[in-house]
Amino acid sequence: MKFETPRILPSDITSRDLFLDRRRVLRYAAAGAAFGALGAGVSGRALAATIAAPGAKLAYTPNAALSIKDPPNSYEDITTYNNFYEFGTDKSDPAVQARDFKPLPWKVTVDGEAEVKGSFDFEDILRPLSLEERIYRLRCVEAWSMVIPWTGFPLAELIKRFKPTSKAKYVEFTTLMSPRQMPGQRSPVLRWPYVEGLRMDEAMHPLTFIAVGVYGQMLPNQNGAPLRLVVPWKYGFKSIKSIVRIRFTELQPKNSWQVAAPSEYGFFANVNPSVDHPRWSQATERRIGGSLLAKRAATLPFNGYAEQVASLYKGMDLRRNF
Ligand SMILES: Nc1nc2c(c(=O)[nH]1)N[C@H]1C(S)=C(S)[C@@H](COP(=O)(O)O)O[C@H]1N2
Ligand SMILES: [Mo]
Repeated sequence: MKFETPRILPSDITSRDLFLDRRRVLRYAAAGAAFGALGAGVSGRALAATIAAPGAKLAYTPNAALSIKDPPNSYEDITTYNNFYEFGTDKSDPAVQARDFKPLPWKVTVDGEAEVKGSFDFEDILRPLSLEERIYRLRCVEAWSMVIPWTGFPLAELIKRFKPTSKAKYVEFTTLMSPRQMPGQRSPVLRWPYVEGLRMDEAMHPLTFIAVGVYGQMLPNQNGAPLRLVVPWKYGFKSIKSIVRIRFTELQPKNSWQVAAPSEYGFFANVNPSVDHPRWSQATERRIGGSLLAKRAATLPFNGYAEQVASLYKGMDLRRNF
């Protein structure tokens, strides 16, 4: 089954985009010709995103209401201090080892408990959406944090189009498996491919975001191109990168870090200053980019988003469900 997508005209493609990737543009021109007249509701902004090369500019609307006021980290910090074990376990590895990764063309397979399933081009996923910018705090389980201006769209917008059935209680996400392109997958650091999951209410929450860009530019490979999850109230490992599969399930997915070390990483992974990692404290955090002499800041429950999300966990023991 396919999405019902609005039609496009080659004239929607700006000259700036045209030279970025001629092959893809030609594909669009052919599709435009085949579909004939332009339908209503086409987002030129989204379309520009779909044919852009990594690093190319995206058009977006800032979402101030869902952004924090802290000044964002530099583009340099955000793109050179990364966890992406598919490209090495040092934080400086992904920027170097992901250089030749090919994020386009890209397909996402949707299956499980949903009415609309199949294999969708990244372009078909983006076409009806308009992009927004949200400045979120990223809190890593290693007790550091960053502030990142993401460009993307709410995951809920995407999920609705797949029409999950009443049996869909969770959503599972899977990263690309490609040891040829991802050298980290040649070592058994984790069980590959990387898998993450959310409960359906977490996935549908307005803060849960799919990022396709950072600082208004298409995601660099090391940040999870061409699309990755961002769940701002959870530890960073929940925010799975370079997603190729979305599966709706009745049972709780087995996420990679929980499988690797069940006593250290759980399924929920909500940022919680009062539940320490067995090997270090979660009470404070170090802001990347600041002075090394700067005081560590107190970690906020749910990474500062308690007001919006604490109700999702009413009645749950968050020490047991860490
Ligand atoms: N596929 C995949 N996704 C991943 C990871 C990974 O190793 N592989 N690392 C996670 C961790 S631990 C963090 S902190 C964030 C970092 O995201 P960033 O590089 O955009 O800051 O990505 C998460 N997503
Ligand atoms: Mo992390």
